[in-house]
Amino acid sequence: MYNMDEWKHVFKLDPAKDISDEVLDQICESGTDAIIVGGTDEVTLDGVLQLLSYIRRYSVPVILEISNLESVTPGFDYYFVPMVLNSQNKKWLVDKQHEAVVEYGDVINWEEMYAEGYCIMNPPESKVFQHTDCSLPTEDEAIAYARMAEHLFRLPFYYVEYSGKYGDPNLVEAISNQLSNTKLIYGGGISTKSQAEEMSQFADMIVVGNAIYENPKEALKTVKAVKK
Ligand code: 1GP
Repeated sequence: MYNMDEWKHVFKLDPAKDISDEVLDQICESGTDAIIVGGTDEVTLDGVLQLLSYIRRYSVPVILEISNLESVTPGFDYYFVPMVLNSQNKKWLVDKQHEAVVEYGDVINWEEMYAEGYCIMNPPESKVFQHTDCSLPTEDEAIAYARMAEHLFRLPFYYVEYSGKYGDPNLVEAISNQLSNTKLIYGGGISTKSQAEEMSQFADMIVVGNAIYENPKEALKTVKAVKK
């Protein structure tokens, strides 16, 4: 339906956070390649549906990044399914996903589903890191997960997640050198044009989240920085 190979920039909207219609309009019209709807906690069906129906007024592709079963609804272009590779608990790698397939396996449209191998590099005190019971990988370990994503699991996406903190471009570059079929997604702390430019040299797709809520004007500029 869409050619994801060409996507370079996406915005991530959190259904649990407040956003004005004005900013939402600007995000939808920004020229970004897609909008991901997703968050860590307090993601409800109500919140997801509200965002979906608003964004649907525009032609931008919209993806649900599944955070819990209760908030899944039809109507998105794609569904991204996180698998946390550096979680210490297999619940976040495969069990939650398995539960969903046990319940909905017969009605899932597999064409719309894409697995994301997450490597969560946030500081250990961060919410998402704790929530998914991660252990912080060294650089070599993060690279090894990328190699597994590419060669063993043949995942469509490997997601280097620094949410809330700008990551290490050298590591993102080293990871990108290991990937050819698996697309590299980078997300975390991008709030300026130059950060967007820097990370998109190495990542196939960059994700801008928090900046939309903290400084929407700067966040909007990240689109042009990447899509020249
Ligand atoms: C969060 O990777 C995304 O899942 C984006 O991170 O919110 O820090 O931009 P930020």
